[in-house]
Amino acid sequence: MNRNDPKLCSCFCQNYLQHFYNLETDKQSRFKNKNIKTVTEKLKEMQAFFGLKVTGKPDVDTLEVMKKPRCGVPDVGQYVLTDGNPKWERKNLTYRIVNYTPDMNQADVEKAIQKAFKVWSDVSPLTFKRIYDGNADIMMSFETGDHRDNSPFDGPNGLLAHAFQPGNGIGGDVHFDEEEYWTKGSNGYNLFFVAAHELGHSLGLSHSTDPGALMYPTYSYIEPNEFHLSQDDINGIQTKCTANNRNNIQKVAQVL
Ligand SMILES: [Ca+2]
Ligand SMILES: [Ca+2]
Ligand SMILES: [Zn+2]
Ligand SMILES: [Zn+2]
Repeated sequence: MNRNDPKLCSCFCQNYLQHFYNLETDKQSRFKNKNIKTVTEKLKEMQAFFGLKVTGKPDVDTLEVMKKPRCGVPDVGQYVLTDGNPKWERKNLTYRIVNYTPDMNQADVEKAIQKAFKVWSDVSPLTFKRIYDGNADIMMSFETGDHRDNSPFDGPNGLLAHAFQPGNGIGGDVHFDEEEYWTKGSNGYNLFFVAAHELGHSLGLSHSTDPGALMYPTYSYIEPNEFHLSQDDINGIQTKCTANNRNNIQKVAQVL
């Protein structure tokens, strides 16, 4: 493939669409044109998501967005585990900090994580209790490269972290790429901000197209003291909690 041809999507670009936009690997297909059409459609989908000009071509603006450090959770399509609208059936959840990063002192890691949970407990009926051993609903850990969940990290930058939808086992868990430099400030990547974003996924939220939302897929630094959820984030978590109640009411109604 000619890397200089702007009409063609490079390997990097194809990998991005495969990972984040559910582009099929299409190894079986002998029809190259079909493949190009799919790539074009997925590029359009990606461009629309990020509010870029929808050209279906990997232009400079598009590639620039693709190179931004971001969350590893796809923007389109379900991320493993469950179908439908995943959510916790309980309001009182537990979490555990499984290991620490050498980049920060432990107290600062704990503060960042606590503050990240508070972002969501402040706007929902959910509560989060820290436990120190055994299995918590939300296990948080720093991981390097391939860490046996089919979602390997990629060294410095690129993917910063990922989290799993509500569910048993790995469900709800949050992994941070240890090869990033984690901080409580603006140099490196701010752990509080990334943790708060990932916890959104742990609670069942997907990515937002609102650049001001916490659930926007790419990383940008915000002064932690000036941080606030956008209305889009708040609607997301509250819809999830309301939908939960409605389901319960329906279940009761069926029993009656
Ligand atoms: Ca879990
Ligand atoms: Ca990385
Ligand atoms: Zn994310
Ligand atoms: Zn992982």
